[in-house]
Amino acid sequence: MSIQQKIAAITVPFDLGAGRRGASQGPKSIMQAGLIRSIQQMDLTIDSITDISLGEVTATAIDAEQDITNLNYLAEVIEINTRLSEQVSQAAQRGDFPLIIGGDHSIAIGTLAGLSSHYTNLGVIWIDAHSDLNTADTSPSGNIHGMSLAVSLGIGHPLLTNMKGLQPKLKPENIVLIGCRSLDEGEKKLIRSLGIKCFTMYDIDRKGMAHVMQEAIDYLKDRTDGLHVSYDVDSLDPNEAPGTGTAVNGGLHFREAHLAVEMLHEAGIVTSAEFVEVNPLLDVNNKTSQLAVGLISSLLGKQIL
Ligand code: Z70
Ligand code: MN
Ligand code: MN
Ligand code: MN
Repeated sequence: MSIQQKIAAITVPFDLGAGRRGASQGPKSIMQAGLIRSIQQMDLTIDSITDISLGEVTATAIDAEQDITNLNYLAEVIEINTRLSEQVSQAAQRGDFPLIIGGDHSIAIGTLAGLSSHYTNLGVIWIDAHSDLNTADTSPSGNIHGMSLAVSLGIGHPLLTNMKGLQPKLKPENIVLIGCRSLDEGEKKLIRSLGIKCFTMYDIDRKGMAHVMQEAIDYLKDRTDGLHVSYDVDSLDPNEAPGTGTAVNGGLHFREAHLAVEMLHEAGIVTSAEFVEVNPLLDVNNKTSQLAVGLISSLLGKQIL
């Protein structure tokens, strides 16, 4: 983001895309941990804070659909993401920096639907223990937060992939996955067949985070005209971020997690971001919410010195 740019904060207290409840309390907890104060201390301007709530869901049109097997809470996921996509699109239209605070990772469907029409080649850095590349056919859980990246590639149920018309929202060559360590078989096949750039925990251990991030930035900077950072806090090691619904051992350390966003800020190519999957019900002393505030601040330019 540029220093003149204003931040449009959008909070999404939604957790029906996940397997367990609690991520809906993420935005409130991250705010209580001091997000606004931290942003203001950096002399950045917050233009607006918009809360996206789930209204009355009339599932009749969806109930009439034949094939909704293994898509938990499909009607609710469509409703919240349609509302979110509208707000994200308006923020991008105004030239603001959309900062989305989740909520579970299914909200990336609405974020990317709202962003995509403003770019020809939208890039995405997906920092996550998972790749969220399942479909109803490959998902072991039916939880839509494990499908959001596939949906954005145009792969999945038409009621999800058709959101806001234009599809696909992303091209596979404009995506970089970072921190993967829990991939389902169908996801591995898709990563290989589409040639999606993927830095697993193996790559991070082998090359170091600084090297991996530089490769990711160099790869994306010339081919994209906007870059969205989709940061799932379960990318971190459970010792660092216990407050998340699907913790997986062997994750990013505090310093690696921060270095990634510090380097992204330094590269000056990030145009929007979302932070998802903070679950305060599972947290220890608000550790994960505080961590989220630190990561968001670093992405927006907070420096040690
Ligand atoms: C698994 C599934 C997932 C986030 C868990 C897990 C997906 N691959 N995504 N937590 N953020 O059920 O599809
Ligand atoms: Mn995720
Ligand atoms: Mn995840
Ligand atoms: Mn700066």
